[in-house]
Amino acid sequence: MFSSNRWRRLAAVVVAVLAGTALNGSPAAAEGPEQIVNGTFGSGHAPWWATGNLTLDSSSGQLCADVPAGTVNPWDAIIGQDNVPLVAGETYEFRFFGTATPARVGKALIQLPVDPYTQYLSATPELSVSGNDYTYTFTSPVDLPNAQVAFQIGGSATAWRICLDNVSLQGGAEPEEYVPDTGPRVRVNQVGYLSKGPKNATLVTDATTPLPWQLRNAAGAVVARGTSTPRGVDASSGQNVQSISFTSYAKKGTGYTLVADGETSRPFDIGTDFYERLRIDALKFYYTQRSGVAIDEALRPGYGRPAGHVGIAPNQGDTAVPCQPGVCDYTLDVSGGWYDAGDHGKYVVNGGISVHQLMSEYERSLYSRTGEIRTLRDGTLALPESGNRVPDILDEARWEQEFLLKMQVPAGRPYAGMAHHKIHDAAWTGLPLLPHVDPQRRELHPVSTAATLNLAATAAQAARVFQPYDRRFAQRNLAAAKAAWAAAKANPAIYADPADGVGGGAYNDDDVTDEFYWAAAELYISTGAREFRDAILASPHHTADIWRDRGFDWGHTAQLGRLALATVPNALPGRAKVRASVVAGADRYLTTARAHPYGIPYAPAENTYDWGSNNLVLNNAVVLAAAFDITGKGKYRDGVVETMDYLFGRNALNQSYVTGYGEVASHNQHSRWYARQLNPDLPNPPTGTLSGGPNSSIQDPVAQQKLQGCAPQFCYIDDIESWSTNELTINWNAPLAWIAAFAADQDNGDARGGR
Ligand code: 9MR
Repeated sequence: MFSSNRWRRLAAVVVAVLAGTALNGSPAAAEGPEQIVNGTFGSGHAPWWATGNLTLDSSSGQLCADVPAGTVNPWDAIIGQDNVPLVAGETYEFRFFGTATPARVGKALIQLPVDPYTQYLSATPELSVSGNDYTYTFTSPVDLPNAQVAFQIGGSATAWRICLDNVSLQGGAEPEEYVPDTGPRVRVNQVGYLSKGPKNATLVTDATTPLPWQLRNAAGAVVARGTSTPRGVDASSGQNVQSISFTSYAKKGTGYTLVADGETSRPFDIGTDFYERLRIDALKFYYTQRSGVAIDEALRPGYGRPAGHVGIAPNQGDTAVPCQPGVCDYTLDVSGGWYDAGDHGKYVVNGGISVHQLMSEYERSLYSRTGEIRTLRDGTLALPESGNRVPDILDEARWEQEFLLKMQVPAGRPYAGMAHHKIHDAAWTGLPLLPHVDPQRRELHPVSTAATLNLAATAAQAARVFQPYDRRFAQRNLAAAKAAWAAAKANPAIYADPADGVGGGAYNDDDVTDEFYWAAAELYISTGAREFRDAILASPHHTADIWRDRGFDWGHTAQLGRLALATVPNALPGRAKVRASVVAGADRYLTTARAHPYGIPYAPAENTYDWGSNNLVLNNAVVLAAAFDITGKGKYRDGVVETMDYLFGRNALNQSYVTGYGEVASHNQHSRWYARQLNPDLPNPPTGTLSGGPNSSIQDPVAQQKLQGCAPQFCYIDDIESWSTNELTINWNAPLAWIAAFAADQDNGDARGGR
């Protein structure tokens, strides 16, 4: 099980930070009429109700209940009140006093009383034995005569007691303004800059004329100075900014700060060690995402846990998983693989791009001018397989690839050779919930052409990368890839249902021409066969401008094919043009990055950041890195390294998006098992975990409550319940690992190749 000691030490710090946030946004007292009936429990507790496993007791003048041990989801035990009226546009103040014995985190909701239980307020009060007053405000988006106030208190393995008092909901409150603590206005890469690499920072200031800056070492001595460059108002943050460049300073060290406009930046290093560390950490992330195997505490101190979904109760899978009703009449053993994200789902679309980028990182280490294959060798990632003479990165990739193979419909069944789109719980579960205690029924969902082509592409790639290490596995993959390709051609338009999103994500995609192109590319590189060459040359994606400003992802995979054709040796006619097209894409991203005051190759149309924007930022950097590998021109390498500055803290929020990297970093990513924010006995995500990052569409209740009207870079909150801005996923850590390895390979930033 998770060991909790190391996490407990941090508890006091976290509480202090949370309190600070609450103070920042504390609203003026509400004025409107009281909407809660009998919130003081002076004489009984009607009309409050509870689920059948609770007995309400108001004899003390507070409303108390003993919460039984062994429920799974927060909503398995509820104290609630119905028929609470809400007026659209009105801002309400919701208050209550609460205690928990022993202390634990509760959940308070104001929501639609029926499916889909839309939440207008979602709060996670840290209840203590002595008790606290809690105050939250929210603005109702709806006119609703019968909203529900619900204290969801299930999901605990052990019994505890809750008491509530002075529950109040009043309109007329001043809208709460959530103000993130963004620290000093000098925004730097809080981790470090490569010694001979680019060194850029962004200053948030009202000043519109150049300002002096100083670089100071750890002792406070000024070691470099210069003048900033006004950049005007940055659209992605709404801030007036200036940029600072101190590239020429190259002395390695720790504890540097940048001083400008009366502000001192957070400290940073100059050196390389941090990328060497991230190269490993970003890949070690995958072992603790593994399904179907116990996580060994000795290999990941603080993260050991029993095997999830191996057919041991209360789990219902994944060793003999049936289809959704009416979809198929067989069961499959689909145990293993990685959990997709903070949920327990496993998706072939998304598993595909993730395992591909790990294998691609391996291939880059073989074929690029700065690649360092030894850094990925056997024994580097502390895996159960370490010591088997296979590079650890391939051992980790194989864990997922074996699962993808299991998702293929066996011979003799309808749609043989196609892959099931996904397997996950029949209904959504709550947080926290460790994998081995998930009681939900697991189901295979219909086959899809996209999943089948993800399998074809990754199996074709696996066939070549595993050839030197395990010929039989390589051949098994090649056969699966060919069968998948044939099945996809026979069923070219079976699309995942966009509405199939209960208990897991939909990952729907109704244009699979790009998946056909990617699969053809991988199959061609591995086989050289004419059929695949012809498919590549006939695809509209082969010559189209595929370098979209929003980058590539699980639903846009033509770029994966183009990059593979450009960087992995093959005999495709006209390959020089393919390589030139990658450089042309990189030129466009470099233009974007140079125009961006925060230095990133991501400025999407309409100035809206996507779900998982950090991953798109990174994938655009992958194109820059490929252009460096093709041309050796330092400007592309610099573009990649500067992109990492943004993820490490040179951004509007002045925070790193990688757990464990940088003074202030994301650590509450949405996850059912790294859920320390909800249960202090659980850990935070492991060091080296990327958060999805700002999402302009703010698609979860916490984001909707706190981030209304946000400029793109501000559409983010490090809260475990903000799944649309702050999740962790296998497909987001993959480009992080890929780019970390690229950056580490640049040594001091002076790798071969000129400007
Ligand atoms: O990463 C996915 C993003 O591109 C989509 O916009 C979003 C909504 O469909 O879903 C994201 O994927 C989630 C998946 O559906 C379920 N597991 C967690 C994934 C990350 O949030």
